Amino acid sequence: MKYDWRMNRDEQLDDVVPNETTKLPRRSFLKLAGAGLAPFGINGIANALTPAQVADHGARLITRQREPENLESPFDALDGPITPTDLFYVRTHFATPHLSAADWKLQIEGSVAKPFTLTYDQLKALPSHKVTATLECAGNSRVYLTPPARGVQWEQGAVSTAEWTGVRLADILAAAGLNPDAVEVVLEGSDSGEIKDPPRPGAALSFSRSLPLKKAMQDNVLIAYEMNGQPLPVSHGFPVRAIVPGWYAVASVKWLKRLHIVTKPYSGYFQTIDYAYWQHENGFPVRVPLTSLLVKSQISKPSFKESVKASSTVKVKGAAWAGEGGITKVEVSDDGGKSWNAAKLTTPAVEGAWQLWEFEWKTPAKARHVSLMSRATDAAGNTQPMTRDLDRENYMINQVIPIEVDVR
Ligand SMILES: Nc1nc2c(c(=O)[nH]1)N[C@H]1C(S)=C(S)[C@@H](COP(=O)(O)O)O[C@H]1N2
Ligand SMILES: [Mo]
Repeated sequence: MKYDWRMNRDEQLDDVVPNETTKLPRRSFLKLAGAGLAPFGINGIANALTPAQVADHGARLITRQREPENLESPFDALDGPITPTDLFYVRTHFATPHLSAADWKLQIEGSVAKPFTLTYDQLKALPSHKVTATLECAGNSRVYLTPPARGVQWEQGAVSTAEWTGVRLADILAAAGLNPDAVEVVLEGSDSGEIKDPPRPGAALSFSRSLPLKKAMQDNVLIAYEMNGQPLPVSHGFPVRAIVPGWYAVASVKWLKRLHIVTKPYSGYFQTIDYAYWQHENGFPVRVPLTSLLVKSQISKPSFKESVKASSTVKVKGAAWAGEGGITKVEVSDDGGKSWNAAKLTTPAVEGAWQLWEFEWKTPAKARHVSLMSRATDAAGNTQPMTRDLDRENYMINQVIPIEVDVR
């Protein structure tokens, strides 16, 4: 099959900005910098907007949808293992809530010995930990699917990496004292709205997702209040969000307001209807929430449709990641996947974070069109497939995606 990376571009949802458009002009950044202060009510340090919180409005991001806010990171700007905050993608389902840290509270309740409430200052007074984690939206790379799939038409930029600071979820759960019958924690965000498409509940719902206790208790699962050393920007969950390394980023609930500990697996909307897929058990397809990141690599350089010189050496660069356990190797092909050559991993392995890689590519002697491909293998021995698993519908897109390059 001939692969055309543009083929889905006319299939945008009505309210989604077509992919040809628009980095927001610098001017709108400046306007937001002034106007953005208004909704907050400046009453105290905790409420003041930092430059990072203002910058998140996307001067350098690609607008996929304005309302709710869905902004893509330009993946070809990849330059180091940490994504600068103003280049970090934004994925939002409902209107962005503008919360004040002074009024914020986290409710911890359900099947626990001591339900309690944490304020922002109380949370920040608890032992803090830093975790570098890659967030990938399960819909990343959706624009490359044929036939076209529903949802925001992300290219390669619904994935980014930051250093997060916060409190271990395990410490908070320990303070509450889990009852013996507890099985999962439901993380609830402050944002809510109505779902447009059936099947849908009759009334508005909040954004919520659950973690089984085994995942919730991992050392690197954080209730985070800082991103790259600054208070979380509004778009990334100010004042407090969850960070769940190794899982699709839907689990990393933003604008957190409640931890509800439940005694049977949660089957909410974003757990079973959306952000779920079909798995086959005993011959029956069953609906399961998508969780662990599938092994994946992406090429940042050259970028799509770039031209390179014949008989030269070109540095092919990118990133690769997987769920728990990380990746073991990345390979590059310039012959449509017939032969593969080892790339060099250029950053150390960090649990839950991507690794950058490079490959010195000797370009062909004659001018022609080349499909460059990369593929990663994870610690469990899974390698990115060449074809798509249709049971994943519009999510978990990890097949090899060629970058079309002109050799001149
Ligand atoms: N409360 C809330 N949390 C949320 C979402 C949301 O819409 N509301 N989107 C989720 C999804 S699908 C993704 S991919 C990540 C995106 O995080 P980011 O916007 O910081 O990149 O947030 C997750 N957490
Ligand atoms: Mo997502």
